[in-house]
Amino acid sequence: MIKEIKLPEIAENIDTAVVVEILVSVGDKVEKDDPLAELESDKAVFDLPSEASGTVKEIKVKKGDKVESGQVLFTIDTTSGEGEEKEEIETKTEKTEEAKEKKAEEKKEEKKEEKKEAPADEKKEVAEKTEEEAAIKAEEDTELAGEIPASPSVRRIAREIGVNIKKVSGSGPEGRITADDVKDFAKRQLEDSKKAVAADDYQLPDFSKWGSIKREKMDTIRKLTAKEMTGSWQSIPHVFQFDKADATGLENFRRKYSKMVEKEGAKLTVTAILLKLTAEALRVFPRFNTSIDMNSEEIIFKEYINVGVAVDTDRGLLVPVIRNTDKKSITELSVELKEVAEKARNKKIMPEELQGGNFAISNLGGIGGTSFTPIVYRPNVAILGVSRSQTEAVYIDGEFKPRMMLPLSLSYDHRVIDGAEGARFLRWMCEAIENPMLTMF
Ligand code: CAO
Repeated sequence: MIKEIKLPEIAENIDTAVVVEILVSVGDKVEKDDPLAELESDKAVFDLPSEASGTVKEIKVKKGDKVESGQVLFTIDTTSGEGEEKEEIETKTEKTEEAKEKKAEEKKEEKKEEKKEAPADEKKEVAEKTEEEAAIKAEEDTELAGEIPASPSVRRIAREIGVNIKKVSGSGPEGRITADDVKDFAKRQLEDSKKAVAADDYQLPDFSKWGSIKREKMDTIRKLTAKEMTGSWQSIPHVFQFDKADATGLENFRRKYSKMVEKEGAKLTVTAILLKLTAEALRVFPRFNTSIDMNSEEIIFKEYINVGVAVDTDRGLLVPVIRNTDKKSITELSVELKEVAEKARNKKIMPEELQGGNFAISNLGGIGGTSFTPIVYRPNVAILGVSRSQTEAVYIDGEFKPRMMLPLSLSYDHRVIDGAEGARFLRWMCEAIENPMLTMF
């Protein structure tokens, strides 16, 4: 039997990927779950596993191709492979589905043909064409009716102005999509594309006039980073707040209890401890755990706490998300942080692991620096920047004492968070680092 290997659904709002590497050749024997290709999408690089054991029969893509969810990338001859029976059933099911789709398409074509064959003068032809289009659209409308909460007339408007109605969120009762929602969406699309054009408007000088140059193509991660950072910077009115925490106790704690975490195969690092404290801070300051919806003029409070961690990889910056950060122990957070950082660096992170974060931590302290101003990742409203801790002379009770001071910065979206709240949040973080018992109140 021949098994088609398609690009699966990747993650919400992501249905394309780029082929980074083909890992097999025609004729290769593969086992179920063996990687066939390396793909890149939304900054994540991941393997496409074979869904069946057998022999690679066809490779339908090449390195650099842009592929879509549902597209067939490989075919596997499962005749010699294990689990043949199961694959056969799967193929049959797929074939039935394909047959259904094909039949529906044929029906549409038949309708078109019938109309074309009818004897007609020009006027009649125009009328028939209109009728035919209406019939096709009515069919499409019926297909969509179950899943898209919009009336046929709204769907028609969307079609006419080239808006994918599946991407529009409805403002009507029970999320119903109105004509205005569609038009607003189209306006935003237009504005976004204008902004993108504006960003490219700058005319570079001819650098080769002053010396030799070399041009390098931006890879997907660099392009996405450029797009996302420009979008975040242009749309978020940033404010930056700085503070310093006395992390002497935290450092002692880290040294004393690191063995407990090492037993689980990870290190007890500053970032893992800050993840735990940040989760608490987001509970105390729920405005930092929101997103802003300027279209509906609403602030969306999330009742879950997912914190992203900026990871420096040789392909660029990635921000995997630790889900339900508040529900995990420091040991669990240390282990998970190690795992996601390794996955991000070894090209094993999946796009969905980079989604759904409400807040982020960016720790550059392992490298150095006294302070920096990270950009808030849309749709988050704040990010915590951590610089390098160092021993400083701190004046306490009439004398200078050596204390390990950790510089923190908070970048936040001033549309949602006011200055006083920003200062309170960062002060709370500093106090929690100095006296973690405070988080228990
Ligand atoms: N001050 C002083 N030392 C620090 C520190 C800090 N703020 N943060 C980490 N360190 C030390 C660690 O203690 C460790 O030292 P030892 O090896 O002696 O124990 C060393 O630096 C390396 O730490 P690490 O990087 O292995 O561990 P981590 O959990 O603290 O950090 C991660 C994990 C993924 C955040 C980090 O590896 C990383 O990638 N940081 C870069 C993030 C980045 O690029 N941000 C920029 C984004 S722009 O917004």
